[in-house]
Amino acid sequence: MSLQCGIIGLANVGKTTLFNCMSNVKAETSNFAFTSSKSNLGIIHVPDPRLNELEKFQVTDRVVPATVEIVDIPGLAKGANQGEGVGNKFLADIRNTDALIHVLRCFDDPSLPHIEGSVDPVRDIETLDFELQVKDLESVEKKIQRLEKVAKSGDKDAKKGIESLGKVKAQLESFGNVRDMNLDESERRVIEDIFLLTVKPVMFVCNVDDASAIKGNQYVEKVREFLKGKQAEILILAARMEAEIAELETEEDRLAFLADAGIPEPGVSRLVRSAYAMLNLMSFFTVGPMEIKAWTIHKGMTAPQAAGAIHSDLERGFIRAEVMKYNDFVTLGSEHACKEHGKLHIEGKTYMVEDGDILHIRFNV
Ligand SMILES: Nc1nc2c(ncn2[C@@H]2O[C@H](COP(=O)(O)OP(=O)(O)OP(=O)(O)O)[C@@H](O)[C@H]2O)c(=O)[nH]1
Ligand SMILES: [Mg+2]
Repeated sequence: MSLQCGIIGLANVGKTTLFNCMSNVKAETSNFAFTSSKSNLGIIHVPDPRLNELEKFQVTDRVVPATVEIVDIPGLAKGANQGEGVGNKFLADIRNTDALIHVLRCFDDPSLPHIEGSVDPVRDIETLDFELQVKDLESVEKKIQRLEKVAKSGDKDAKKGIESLGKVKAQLESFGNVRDMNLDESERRVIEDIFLLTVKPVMFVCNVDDASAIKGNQYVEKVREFLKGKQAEILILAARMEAEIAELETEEDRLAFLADAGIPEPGVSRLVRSAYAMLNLMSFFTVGPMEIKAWTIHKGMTAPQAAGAIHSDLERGFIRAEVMKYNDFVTLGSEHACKEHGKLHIEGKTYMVEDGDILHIRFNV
C-alpha cells in the first residue's frame, strides 16, 4: 500500500531540509528561493520501538519497519494558481497526495530573507491556503456546471449534488477550507471524484530556531491562536538541528546530541508517527526467524485484507489468522507460552485487525 504525504509551504521555509532528515534519499537545499524545481520523492521508515522489543524474543535475520512515501513539493508563492513562482504544476503534485505536512517558517535569520519580506507564519498559512482554495473553487465550479446539464433532465441526485457543492463553494469563497466543514456521507461522495486540495488532512510543522525546539516561540503562539478550532495538528521542530542530528554516523552520537540539547527523541520521529496517524494507518506484525516486519494497513481492515498487504495470494486463499496481541507476546515471551495461556486466537474472515497484532496467516491457493 503506497500512501503519500506531501511537504508543502512557501519558498525557503525548510521543506527540503526536513525532507532530507526524513527520507532515504537526499535532495539539494540552498539559500535561494525556489531552489527545488521538481518534487523529490522518498520513502520514510516509520519508527516503532515495538519492533526492537519483538527482536528480544525472536532471533531473526532482519527487522523491517513500515514505510510511507513522502514527496517534497517545491515552494509555492502568492499567485501560484496562475502559474506564479514554479507555480501551477506543483498544485498537481499536491493533488496526488493523501495528507499534507505544511512547513512554516517560525525562525528569524537575517541572512535568509523571507520572500514576503518578514517572518509571519499566519500570513503564510493564509497565502498558501488561498492558492489551494482558488484551485478548489475551480474544481467545484466545473462540477456544478457538469451537474447542471444533468439536472435539466430532472435528475434528483444531480440537484442534490448541486446543493452540496453550493455549500462547499460558499466555504471556499469565505476563505475556508473544506476539511473544516461538517459534511455528511452523501456530501462527501459528491466531492470524492474532484480530489479537492483543502479537504486533505494537514499537519503544520513550525520550523523554529534551535533554542525554541522544545517550548516554541512567539511565532508558534500566533500559529496556535490562529488554528484554534480548526482541523489541524501542530508540531514544533528545528529543521536545521534535525538535519545535523540526521547526519551523525552512529546511533550513539545521535543520542548524545539529543541529550545535550535536552530533547527526548528526534522531532522527525514524532513527525513521522503523527503523519502515520493522520493517514489513518496502523501496523500489524509478522514475527519469524527470517524477518520481523511491520506491515501498513488502514484502520478497520479485516484479516483477509491485512493478509493481502503481505501478498494477494494470502488474501485470495485466506483460511484463518492466528493472532497474538503484542502485549501478550512480549509479556509471555514466546508463541508457545501464548498458546499455553490461551492467548493465541484463531480468527476468521470477519476479524478486524488491531494495531500491534502479530499475525500468522493460514492460506491455501
Ligand atoms: N536558520 C535556519 N535556517 C534554516 C532552517 N531550516 C532551513 N534553513 C535554511 O533555509 C534555507 C532553505 O531551506 P530549504 O530546505 O532548501 O527550503 P525549501 O522550503 O525547500 O525551499 P524551496 O525549495 O526553495 O521552496 C537553507 O539555507 C536552509 O539551511 C532553520 O531551522 N533555521
Ligand atoms: Mg526545496
